[in-house]
Amino acid sequence: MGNKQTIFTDEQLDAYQVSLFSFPRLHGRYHELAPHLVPMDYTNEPDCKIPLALIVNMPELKENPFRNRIVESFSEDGMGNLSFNEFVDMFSVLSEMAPRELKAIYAFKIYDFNVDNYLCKEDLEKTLNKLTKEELTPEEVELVCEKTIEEADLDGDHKLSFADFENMISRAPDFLR
Ligand SMILES: [Ca+2]
Ligand SMILES: [Ca+2]
Repeated sequence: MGNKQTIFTDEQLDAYQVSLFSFPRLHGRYHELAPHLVPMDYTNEPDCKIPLALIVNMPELKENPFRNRIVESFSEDGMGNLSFNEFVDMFSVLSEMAPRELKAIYAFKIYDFNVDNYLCKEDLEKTLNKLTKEELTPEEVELVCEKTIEEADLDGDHKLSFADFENMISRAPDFLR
């Protein structure tokens, strides 16, 4: 899946999670989603995953137009199945308290629909259509996306790298919400 963004190390992310969450509560919710798959006893770190279809129905995600992309972005197998650790990662980043940098990294992943580590015009068009619930005409969407790339593209390759994306959200912070 291309090169991983390394602004946050796994250790930093882990430290952040431990400070934020009591694991029993999240584990309880993870278990509730699929009691037949998830054992109550996690001391031996069982190798189990919950499918995307069950996770996107959680109240925190149900109304989110990006729910499938969010879950896929945290899923190592790329199919949207989440281990308990990935499930905790997801809730950490979705939290209001998550650092802005961390939110930016995952927003970039979520908007990168074709998972090539760049936001191209097609990625932005899909993003915008979801954000605006397809209220804009295809022509308007195309125009906005072309303009966005033109303004944020620092190296002139007509697509947005993570550095370009950071440049964009520093001008339009709403993109992170
Ligand atoms: Ca892309
Ligand atoms: Ca670029």
